[in-house]
Amino acid sequence: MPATFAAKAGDVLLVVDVQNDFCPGGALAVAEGDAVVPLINRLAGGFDHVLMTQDWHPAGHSSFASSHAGKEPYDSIAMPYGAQTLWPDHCVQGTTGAAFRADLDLPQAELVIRKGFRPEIDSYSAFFENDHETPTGLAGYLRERGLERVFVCGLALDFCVRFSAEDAKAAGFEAVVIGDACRPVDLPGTVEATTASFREREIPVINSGDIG
Ligand code: VGL
Ligand code: ZN
Repeated sequence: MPATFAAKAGDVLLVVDVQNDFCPGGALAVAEGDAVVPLINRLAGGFDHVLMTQDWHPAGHSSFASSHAGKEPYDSIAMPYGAQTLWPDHCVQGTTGAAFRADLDLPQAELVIRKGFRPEIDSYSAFFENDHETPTGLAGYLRERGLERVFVCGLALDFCVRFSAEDAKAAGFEAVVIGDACRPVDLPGTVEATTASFREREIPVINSGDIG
């Protein structure tokens, strides 16, 4: 019997990177990325607080393979802060690819946190840059507002959703992942690593139907 998660005061729906470039036809398309949109629109109605993230890179960002001679998308390179996967150019500030999906209908969202805007460092997590020490400010925002439990959904499960949920938990919040409202990039081993990490950190993965 799956646990039922009754939404309560202090709960937040964190909608990660539901942007054109992560959906079919986009620069870093996630298979069925667009399929999460109707689910998230519906889920959001059950939450008092909806927050969003937006991947937001300057042109020539250091996470782009095109910024590194001889490198291809999905190669990995050593950055001062650790290994970094290189991506196709995506979510460039102000472009259509960086815009939220037009069918994402969340006018009630209280905060949009942009990430990945520093040229020299990538940011998967909504809480920290990929150095795992530069904060985005989200933990302070949640704390100051008395928000305690973060339900994470969106794109992509094995990168930005994963690290947002892990960092939420590490920062002392309750973290829950809504699995059917996420889709993975699915590089070799990344989904398995995500599943193992959630299990190890005791981050529950539920379905949207379990909330109510
Ligand atoms: C993401 C790769 C690069 C994500 C963002 O939103 O999961 N993945 N930038
Ligand atoms: Zn990115």
